[in-house]
Amino acid sequence: MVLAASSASESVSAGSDGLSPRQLVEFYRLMALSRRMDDREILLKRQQKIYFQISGAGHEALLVGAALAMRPGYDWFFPYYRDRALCLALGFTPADMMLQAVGAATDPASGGRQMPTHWGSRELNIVSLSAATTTQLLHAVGCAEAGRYYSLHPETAAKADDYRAYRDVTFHSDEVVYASVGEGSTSQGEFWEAMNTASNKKLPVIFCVEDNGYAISTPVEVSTPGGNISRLVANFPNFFFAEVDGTDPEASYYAFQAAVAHCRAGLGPAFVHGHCVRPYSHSLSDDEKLYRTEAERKADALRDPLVLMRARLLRQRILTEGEITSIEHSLDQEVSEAAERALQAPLPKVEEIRKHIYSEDLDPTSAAFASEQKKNDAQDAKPRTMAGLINACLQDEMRHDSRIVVYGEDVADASREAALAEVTGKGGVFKLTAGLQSEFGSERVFNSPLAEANIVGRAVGYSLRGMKPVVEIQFFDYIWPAYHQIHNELALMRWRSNGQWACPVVIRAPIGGYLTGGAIYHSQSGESLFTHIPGLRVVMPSNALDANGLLRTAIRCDDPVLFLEHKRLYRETHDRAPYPGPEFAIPFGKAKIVRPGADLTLITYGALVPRSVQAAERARREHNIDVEILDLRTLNPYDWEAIAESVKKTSRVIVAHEDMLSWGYGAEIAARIGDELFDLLDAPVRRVGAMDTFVAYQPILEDAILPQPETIFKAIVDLKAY
Ligand SMILES: Cc1ncc(C[n+]2csc(CCOP(=O)(O)OP(=O)(O)O)c2C)c(N)n1
Ligand SMILES: [Mg+2]
Repeated sequence: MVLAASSASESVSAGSDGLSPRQLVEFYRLMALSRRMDDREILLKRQQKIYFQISGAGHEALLVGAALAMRPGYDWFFPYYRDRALCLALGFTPADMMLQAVGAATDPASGGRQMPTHWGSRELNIVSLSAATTTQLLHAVGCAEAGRYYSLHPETAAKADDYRAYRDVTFHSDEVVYASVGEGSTSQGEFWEAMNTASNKKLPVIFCVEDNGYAISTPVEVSTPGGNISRLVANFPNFFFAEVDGTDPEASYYAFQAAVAHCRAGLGPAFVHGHCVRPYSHSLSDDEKLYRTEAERKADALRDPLVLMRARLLRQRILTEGEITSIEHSLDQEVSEAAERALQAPLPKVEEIRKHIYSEDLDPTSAAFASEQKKNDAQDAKPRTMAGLINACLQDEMRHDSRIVVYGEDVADASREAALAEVTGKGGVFKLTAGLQSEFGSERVFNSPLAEANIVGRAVGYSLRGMKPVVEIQFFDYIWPAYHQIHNELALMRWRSNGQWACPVVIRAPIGGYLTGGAIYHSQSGESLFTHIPGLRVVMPSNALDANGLLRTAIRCDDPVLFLEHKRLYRETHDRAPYPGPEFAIPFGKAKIVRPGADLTLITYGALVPRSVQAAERARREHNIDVEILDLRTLNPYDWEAIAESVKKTSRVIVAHEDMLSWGYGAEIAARIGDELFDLLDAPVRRVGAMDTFVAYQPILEDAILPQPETIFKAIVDLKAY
């Protein structure tokens, strides 16, 4: 048996009856290094030289055991903030950690953007983590799915002359994916969603639960029924389970070794539950004396893994007191030097704050995305609806790029493939993905569980590995369980990791009302909640041709994109278009002048485009008002130049959208026009939007709640008369 090599520990052999003395010394060295890093950071925090501290104290034995059973840069790691000992044992250096603590420009995980202990290293396959507990478990699942996909289809890893050029794809057919959380975090739905998919797909994910008995001040029995997570997960199929004393180095190491063997053999995921202690309170901002008795704290102190390990090394005469002191002395020196160097390190530049919000490699507003429609033959000249041209784009792009996977609720033709011999298949509740599974197979087009965070969280993991997930949220109204993943993970990944990682995923979501009976939960808008997220592109086409060209840009883009498809427009006949060919693309951030005019600018998008056209035509007929309509098409980025150009010409502006008026998308556009174009205006900027309420079921109410052509018409006439 061989302990895995890592850059921080040499490869050494263990005897059959336990770790060799040399291994135990190395084990101890790594544990002690971790603790001394914590101690030094605590000192620096008290000296106000760093700004936050959370320790890995009490978890060291479990985590060194974990790290030594795996291979950095080969396996994948989704740790959490307590995993200092794991990261050190994988090769993340004390110097790297100190650079994080001081927030240096050279902090390798985030360039001073994230708190310390929010690890990240491309070289070691340690993926950037957020402060949100548990989200990373779903990333681990998607990462494992991507690894399996590449192993089965190695040709897909080849670089191509598009966004794939910016992704280094490496994979190993027996790689494993480590993901850890505290016991408190197992209460999050995402924990169960990750366990679900890992189990169902027999993925090589090692879930590590570091159970220190508390989630800040909340003891385990409050969060976990019966007080033991192992008992609750015991019936998940395909798992290897181990529950260990996480203060015992050997028990921990062997548990992980068995877990790794199970995963590498392709038998399924593993679950290692380690019972640890937490000697240093939750963080330096917490004082556990406020909620733990002295007796309890004393009992915990007796289980401190570092104290136990030191005693054992002495008892077994592996090291003398003097040798332990000498190891600790050299660790102190290493830690001091790291701290000193970090305190001299260059600080991040204020001018670079915006760097890496979006891809620096590929600009979706560039002319490269403005490609022509092809000449149509008779077959293609037949006009198709928005639904038809979105489906055609998905089909074309999947043919073009074998890294695309499409999944979501009910998007497959039929999960039970044999049924397809007799039935035509579902292909999405709106049939936008119809036929894709039949053409591309069930590995690339499949149904997800009914869990929106699962859909987006896995997409984060897939995309980190260079895959292109194009996922569907069945109704915008149910995107909210995924909002956390979108806001805190998907869109943030590139910026928070200082450009090391990115998640260029496409999320397609049917949105909007005007359905006559769609009611509260099938009519929602809410795009401004997404345009408010830096790092996320938001697209909302109003017609079939734009939907096709913009979806192609979304898929070929290097940023995450929320692609909002208005349900009411899916099958409209008046805006159909001929198939524009497999290369037709429209750049982001380019508004379309739907109707030129001289008297008034009407800025809009989505289902309000056809309604605005109706209103404008009536205004022309009845009042001879010449309205210019701008369809923004993409909401982030949006075409400020086109807006400014039009306002210069007309001096009067209405911003109209279907979403509620207050705090809606129009508020931002109106404010910016007021701010930057005030001198050009002859009238206040007017907004049109829905009433500030949800959409009701009864059509009379729905009509009154949502803006109608009549509402827009009145606003036009009013504003012209101002
Ligand atoms: C989603 C989310 N909710 C709340 C928090 C605030 N918070 C940070 S750590 C923590 C407790 C975590 O406890 P546990 O999972 O047991 O891990 P431990 O810190 O004990 O290792 C909480 C509530 C957070 N970071 N993320
Ligand atoms: Mg805990």
